[in-house]
Amino acid sequence: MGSDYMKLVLAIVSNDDSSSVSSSLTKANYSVTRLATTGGFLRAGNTTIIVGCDDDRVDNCVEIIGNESKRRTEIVPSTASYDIGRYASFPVEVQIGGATVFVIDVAQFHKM
Ligand code: 2BA
Repeated sequence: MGSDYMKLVLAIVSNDDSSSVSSSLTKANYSVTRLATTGGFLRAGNTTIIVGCDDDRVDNCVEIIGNESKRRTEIVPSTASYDIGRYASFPVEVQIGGATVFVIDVAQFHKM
């Protein structure tokens, strides 16, 4: 792997998508590291996926990440209380998934 042409892909995905993203990348022969991370805004857990790969494989890597972490809406049950102290369940639509991806030039790559 020539370090001159190597990139580091950093992808922040939701915990729900992290297994399918990493298994699809592994199947496609990428080396993957998963970090348990926390979003600064929501203060909730997410997963940062690190992939070091040759320049010419970056596009395919980003495509796999995008395919496995598509932004979608899901209907989940939610509850609200009435003033009189009773609770009702009603469905709400929430957005899940999506990925934030950075591609960085790698100055050096060592395996010792
Ligand atoms: P996204 O923009 O899809 O970002 C999802 C997670 O990706 C973020 O989690 C953060 O961990 C990471 N991330 C996104 N952009 C980044 C960047 N430029 N540098 C480093 N990390 C980055 P959270 O921080 O918990 O944000 C969750 C979602 O809340 C965001 O989704 C965005 O829709 C919203 N959000 C984030 N910051 C916001 C703000 N200051 N005001 C309003 N909404 C915000």
